[in-house]
Amino acid sequence: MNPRDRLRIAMQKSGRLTEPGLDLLKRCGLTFRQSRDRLFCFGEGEPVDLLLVRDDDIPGLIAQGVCDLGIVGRNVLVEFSLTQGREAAPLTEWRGLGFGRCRLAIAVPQGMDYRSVRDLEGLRIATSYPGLLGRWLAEQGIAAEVVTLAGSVEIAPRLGTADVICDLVQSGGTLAANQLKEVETVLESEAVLVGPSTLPVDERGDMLELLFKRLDGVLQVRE
Ligand code: PRT
Ligand code: ZN
Repeated sequence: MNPRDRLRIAMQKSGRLTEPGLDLLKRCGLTFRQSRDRLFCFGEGEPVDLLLVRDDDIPGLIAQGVCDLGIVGRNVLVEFSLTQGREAAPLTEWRGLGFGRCRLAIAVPQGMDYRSVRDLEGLRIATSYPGLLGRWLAEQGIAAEVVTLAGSVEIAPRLGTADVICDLVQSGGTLAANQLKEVETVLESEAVLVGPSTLPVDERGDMLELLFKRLDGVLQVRE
């Protein structure tokens, strides 16, 4: 990867983190000219551009050096580091951004007599986060079967493909609609600013320093 003189930030193209992420960057004084395909947005004032992608691709783009920073859910970042990220350059969560809050939680059928994590022993747990769930189960000393699903995790118990689930929860409405109850928290999540553990020492480093300073000002006002 050739050194670049402009900073490149990866953000979710279309989803829960898009509007609040763009709003935050705007408050940091960054404005962008949107290209027609909306994949690449050129920064107008400062030398900072945006790449709009699926959130799942963000950690990989930073690990490869294609982007210098990203805005992504902690759940996606940690899952990447625990699975694909093992061989890649280490990533650091530089700031918690205070939006996109949710939790990765274990939920069981409402009728289940659940008392403690011991009750998960030997069960099949459906999730899209096998890395995070596997780590948590190991920490708890529980042997359970992790069933990895790409989506629609909440219907797995009714379909009989799993006994319980481990999924993102915000209001709890989705769990209730699927006759499930939340019983354990695996990870507290929010949108985070992620970057490589070692920041570039070229012109981008100066811009990063400035951006962090502005960001801290904006985040302080929000608290
Ligand atoms: O297309 P792309 O891959 O980029 O988007 P995506 O569909 O993977 O992501 P998106 O936009 O749904 O979520 C992006 C990030 O927002 C997640 O990685 C989380 O960090 C964060 N976030 C915050 C959430 C939620 N809240 C949330 N409620 N992500 C997903 N949900 C889902 C959850 O999976 C479940 O289906 O909403 C449902 C639960 O919500 P409640 O309110 O019914 O509990
Ligand atoms: Zn995604």
